Amino acid sequence: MNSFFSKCARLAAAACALLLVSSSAALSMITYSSDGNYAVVTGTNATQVNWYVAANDVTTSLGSGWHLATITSQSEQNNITNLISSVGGNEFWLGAYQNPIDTLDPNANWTWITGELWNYTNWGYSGWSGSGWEPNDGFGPGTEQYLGITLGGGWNDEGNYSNISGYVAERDSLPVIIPPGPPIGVPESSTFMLIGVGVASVVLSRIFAKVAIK
Ligand SMILES: [Ca+2]
Ligand SMILES: [Ca+2]
Repeated sequence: MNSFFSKCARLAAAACALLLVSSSAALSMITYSSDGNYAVVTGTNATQVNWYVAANDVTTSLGSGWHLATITSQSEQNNITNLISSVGGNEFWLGAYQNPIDTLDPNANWTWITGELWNYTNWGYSGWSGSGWEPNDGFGPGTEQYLGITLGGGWNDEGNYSNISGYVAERDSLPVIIPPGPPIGVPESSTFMLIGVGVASVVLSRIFAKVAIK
């Protein structure tokens, strides 16, 4: 009987662990390119994510060998533009940032997370401030240090804002370097769920342990 209850306790703990893992997967809508080497990942219910959440979600949602996409040629640009237009949304993260991250010149020091050469760009025209062209550090020098791609394919420097539809990922097994940054964000509803599951896990374990001792 003791072993029965201790098995139950272990099963309950395992179930809770599974819930913890599944509830931490913030993004779940995946659209693959026809060749299977690119994907656009978004959340359900119009979840929007900042750059670090996106960068850390890639292997959670797609598995190892995937990273935030890097665009190093016109043909790659065209393929990704077509892919994101088939998904819709406002803008998607790509795998680039300014290194060092406090670079003040909006044009300087852009770096692919894979270390590939920065020899192709497709900056967009926002018309919003300054010349109207990106990159523009839209809120002042050093305020936009991460790379996004808008629905029409134009690139945009962005702050680590959370109002981006999702990200573009690429599969090629290149090693990546993600700069140190804010901790991975968890949507509030998931946070409460995690706390609830954690408390339930402890209570269940104690109940089973007490019954098992008797
Ligand atoms: Ca910048
Ligand atoms: Ca910008």
